[in-house]
Amino acid sequence: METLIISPSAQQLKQSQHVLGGICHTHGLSTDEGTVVQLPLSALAGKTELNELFLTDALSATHECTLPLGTIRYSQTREFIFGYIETEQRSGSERLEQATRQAYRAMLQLCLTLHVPHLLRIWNFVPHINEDELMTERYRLFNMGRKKAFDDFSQIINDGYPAACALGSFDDTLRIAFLASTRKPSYIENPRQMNSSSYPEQYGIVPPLFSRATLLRHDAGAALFLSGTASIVGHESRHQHDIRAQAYETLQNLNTILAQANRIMMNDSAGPMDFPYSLGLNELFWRVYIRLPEHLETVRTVLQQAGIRQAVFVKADICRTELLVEIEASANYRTPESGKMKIA
Ligand code: 3EB
Repeated sequence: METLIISPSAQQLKQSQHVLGGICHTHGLSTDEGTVVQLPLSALAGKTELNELFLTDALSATHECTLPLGTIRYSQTREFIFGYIETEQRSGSERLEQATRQAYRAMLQLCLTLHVPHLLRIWNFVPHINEDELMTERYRLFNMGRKKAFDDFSQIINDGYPAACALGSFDDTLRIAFLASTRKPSYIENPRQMNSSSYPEQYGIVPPLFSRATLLRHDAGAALFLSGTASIVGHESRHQHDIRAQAYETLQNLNTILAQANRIMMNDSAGPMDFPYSLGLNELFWRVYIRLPEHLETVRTVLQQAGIRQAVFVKADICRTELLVEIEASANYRTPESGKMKIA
């Protein structure tokens, strides 16, 4: 069984460790392995040494293919794929729905063909996500395309959707990164929030489809991915125009999701040498999307007060116009012998 370790850097890898892929924030990260993509958003807090790289204990093979609408690049080991799709997407409502559907179909077809059918995590960067086109918000068009593709591949989406995020970017390229595995993860929901697939129609006829977190066990522990999370309770956005309250509410949600994951890990623990292993907020790697750069200090203070230090802050649009901040995280649960996760 391969392990999947989330790491902030590609330096000091163990001999057996290889970069499968990931999302990088430092400019000119030097690795010739895997599919490492530059986050298509600007940093708000200056230089950072933190990245979100996925390490496997097997060397991956990397491929690049041309799609009708763009390109797909992916790296594969026996058990994992990390891939990245880029498609030109200039305005035109039908085209965003179509581009999304086709990009998702390409991703799902690839995972099916390569027998790596379980999506763990998807990162969506949707250009001009809050703009209207033909009276429909582009995020809603994105949701339509995503659902159609998932419906087209219902055989691989059978017991839950992957963790995800959907952020607004500022150029004319739709970008989708994804991580998939041969083994089935656990998909986790948040008791404080409605399952996104049940959101009422006021947010769009077609709901967003994602889980609040994914947990994948492996020989050396487990990898945890917390989805993009915002100030939503039930299905309602809370604390309009109040960045501090939104940041607190978002952290409450993330804390609740983390507690769900910790509970699953505890219940799973078989014997004394196995887990119980519970992660605290300060043991995760965080990425924080902020709509208005002037909110950086407020959000950063809220996170610091919660004990969070490993965070990257970037400017992005959030999928509902009233939401000012969205936060996601990832982390490793490790068995005692593999050592507690250390970042930086
Ligand atoms: C939400 O909870 C806020 O459309 O894939 C978070 C994570 C959000 C993923 C998505 C949207 C998505 O509905 C936004």
